Amino acid sequence: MYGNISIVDQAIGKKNAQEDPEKLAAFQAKIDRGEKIEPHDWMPADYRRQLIRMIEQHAHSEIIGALPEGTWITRAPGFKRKMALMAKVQDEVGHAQLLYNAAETLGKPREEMINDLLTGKSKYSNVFNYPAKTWADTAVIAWLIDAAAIINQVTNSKGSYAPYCRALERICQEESFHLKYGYDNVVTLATGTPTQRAMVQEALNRWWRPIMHFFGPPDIASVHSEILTRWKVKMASNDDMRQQFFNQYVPKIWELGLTVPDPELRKDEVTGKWSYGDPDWDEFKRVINGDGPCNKERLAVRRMAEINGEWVRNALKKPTAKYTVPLS
Ligand code: FAQ
Repeated sequence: MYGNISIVDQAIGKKNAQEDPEKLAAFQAKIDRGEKIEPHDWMPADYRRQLIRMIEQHAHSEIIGALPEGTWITRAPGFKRKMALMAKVQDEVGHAQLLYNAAETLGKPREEMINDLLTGKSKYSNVFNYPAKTWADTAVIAWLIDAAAIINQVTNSKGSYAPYCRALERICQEESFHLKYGYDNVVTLATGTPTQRAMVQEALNRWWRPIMHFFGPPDIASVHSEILTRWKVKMASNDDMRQQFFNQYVPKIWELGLTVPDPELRKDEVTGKWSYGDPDWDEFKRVINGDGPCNKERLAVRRMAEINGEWVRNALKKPTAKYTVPLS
């Protein structure tokens, strides 16, 4: 089980109680009218804190998210796919820059955010703690993880915090290209030789559970949804986004003759809701708390990049000084 929701609600109530009630009411009214909040506008401290948490986690996810696919750039089959993958990976890192900028408007310096990532204080998306074992894994990531990300981000781009919404709009346009690239790769493998077909099915089997986790815990166990929804930061619940994913992508998976590794997955034609088997929420908790198959490796790579890039950051700050470039 996750945190006790009623205790969380009480904590939010206490935090909001410390705010000026008039300002708080005016803020909520503004949100309810569908107006956007800009960085210079008054906002409750907890709105600021929640946004920093969420945008920062999102930024870290993009930068760490470049790693599983990045390991395939040198091994991509053919020059065209190598170029496309390289462009995608560059885009993901660019998304991190946009998101760190958006989070900085709330007052947390980028250095502090990077530090919190490297020390393990901040989270990033569960999915990037799994290995991309074969080329087919990169195809499934680019199709279905980008698809899941688009569902989340298009929804939240209609939210209340203007700098985050602006970043999400731009990101979603690029993610749509990634999705098409991923779909093209999956179709190529699914309509290829029996070996290619088996390879993409195995990759889908490996990624299904992490993708279920991607949307967050079931609504009943979600700690932050209530306040984030009230403040229009989160525009759909974790379960609603998971349902949207089933609706849009399960038929496409079946259309390709591929199967979903969940015998309990089915749509109730009356309610329109999908039911699905338990995706092992204990595994989710382990992975997001640092104990997944690749957590250590991912952070080690980021730490190495931080050390190797130090001279560049210093050179940008003081271009006239002399620097020693590390050889590793
Ligand atoms: N992974 O109370 P809730 C991408 C944590 S971008 C890790 O339901 P919330 C692009 C949550 O933080 C992918 N942790 O949380 C790409 C909280 O822990 P905390 C990233 C997770 O915030 C594609 C606890 O569980 N996208 O993929 C996850 O209301 C391909 C309780 O959960 C975003 O970050 C998870 N999946 O809802 C790049 C979008 N789910 O902080 C390369 C923005 C939950 O109290 C290749 N974020 N947790 O310690 C959101 O929309 C929300 O934060 C949710 C979670 C929906 C992720």
